[in-house]
Amino acid sequence: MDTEKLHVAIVASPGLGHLTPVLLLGNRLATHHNIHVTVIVVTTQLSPAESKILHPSTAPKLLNIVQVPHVDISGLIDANTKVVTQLSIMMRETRPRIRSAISAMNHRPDALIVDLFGSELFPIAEEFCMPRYIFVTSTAWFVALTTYCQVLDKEIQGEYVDQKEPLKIPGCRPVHPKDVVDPMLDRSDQQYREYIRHGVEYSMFDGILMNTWEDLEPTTIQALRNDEILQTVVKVPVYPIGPLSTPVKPVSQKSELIEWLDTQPSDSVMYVSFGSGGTMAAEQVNELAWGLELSQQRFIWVVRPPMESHADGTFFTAGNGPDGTPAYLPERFLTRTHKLGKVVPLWVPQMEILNHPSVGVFLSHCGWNSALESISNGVPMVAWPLYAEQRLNATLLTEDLGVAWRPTVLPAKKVVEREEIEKMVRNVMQYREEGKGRWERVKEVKCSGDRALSKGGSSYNSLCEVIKDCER
Ligand code: BUP
Repeated sequence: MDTEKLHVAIVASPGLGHLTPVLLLGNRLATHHNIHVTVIVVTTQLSPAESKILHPSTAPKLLNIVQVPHVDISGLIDANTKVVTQLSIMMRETRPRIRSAISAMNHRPDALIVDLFGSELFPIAEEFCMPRYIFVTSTAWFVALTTYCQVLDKEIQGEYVDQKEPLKIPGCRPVHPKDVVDPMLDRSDQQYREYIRHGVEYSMFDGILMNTWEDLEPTTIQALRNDEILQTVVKVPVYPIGPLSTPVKPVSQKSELIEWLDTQPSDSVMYVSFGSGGTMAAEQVNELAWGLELSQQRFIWVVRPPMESHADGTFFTAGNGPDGTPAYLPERFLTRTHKLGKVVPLWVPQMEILNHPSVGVFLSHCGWNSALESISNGVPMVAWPLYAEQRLNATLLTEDLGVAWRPTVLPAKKVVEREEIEKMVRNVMQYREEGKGRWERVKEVKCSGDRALSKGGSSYNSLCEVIKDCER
């Protein structure tokens, strides 16, 4: 390692949705800014997809990956412990291992960047006197809500979801009570307290990096910088450095799925995926299958088995019907829809699919990585948010940016019925034929993201500022 070059360590908390943008940031720093990067990945059991993106052959020359196995926290949690609590405990408990990994490096990092669950690692940066940054792998709106939640906590009585009025964040667009992030759904749960703590701790860092860009969220970014009241909780500079999204790489051999897409008309296929963590109730999966079939529109559906048991207590099994249709889909679904679409299990090459000219719309959970990938391929979305901050993202994509449709039945209903899904899919695919505006709008947003990232663009310059500060 060239010890003259700046060396930055970036820590990724467990989960593909965190690892993906951290690696993208690492890649960008190494390839566009010519600095050494060590990505420290806190690993649980790696999925095949995670193993694939962590393979050393995929890393650029200046990027090194160090895996730190997480500490077993099973004695500290129970079956009811929510995700944010679990991740917070895991990062807290794994801190000594991360410290050892950093301390063992021949060329000690000059700066530390941690992702949104990494505020637990502040003491390490302090001990080694490193400049330190939080990388929030989401929107500026999410940063505003997270940092301001400590104030809302004092001002608002009762559950946020029960409020009659939207939650006001100074200088920012208000948050509709139905859109609050998962940890704000139950104020008595430990994950709510962990979430508030995260927001407080962001301001202890030297700055907050966000996977967004100036032109995407101008009002919110300005408020994070200039609003007097918001500044009392944010306190530190914010750096919009996005959109960081996976590049499409040329492949030597096309998958069967891409070959099928090659035979479909332009913009005619709806890509349906609810992300690496998204599962639905069995009844909803069944209704979605019927809805897709009844719509008679082309689709690729990345389907996951529902995470629940039958009424008699038995779980859905991997068993397939005579035509290969999984037990949790309507009988003979694959046979009836084989000309119309493809049902595929996790994992698919999402970027390649979104980049394909036959894909016209993405029915998406609105995870921020997926949303950025859709935008960077000029594909509008139908927003079907499920968890985490996805409802917030869905509102941003629909109401502010105009790059998505949010069906009115979502999420008002517990189960969206087949007829409603049929109508929604038909309508959206028909808009395309009629040449309606969301396709033009998403292309404009894509171009503004490309401009932000290009040399001299706002996100490029923002990252340069961070690097300059680290060099001081
Ligand atoms: Br699923 C899936 N193929 O089949 P998340 C995901 N991905 O390439 P997000 C695939 O994984 P959340 C698949 O393109 C993205 O870059 C996808 O996906 C890729 O993250 C990455 O975990 C991560 O679904 O949702 O969209 O931010 O809110 O769950 O983090």
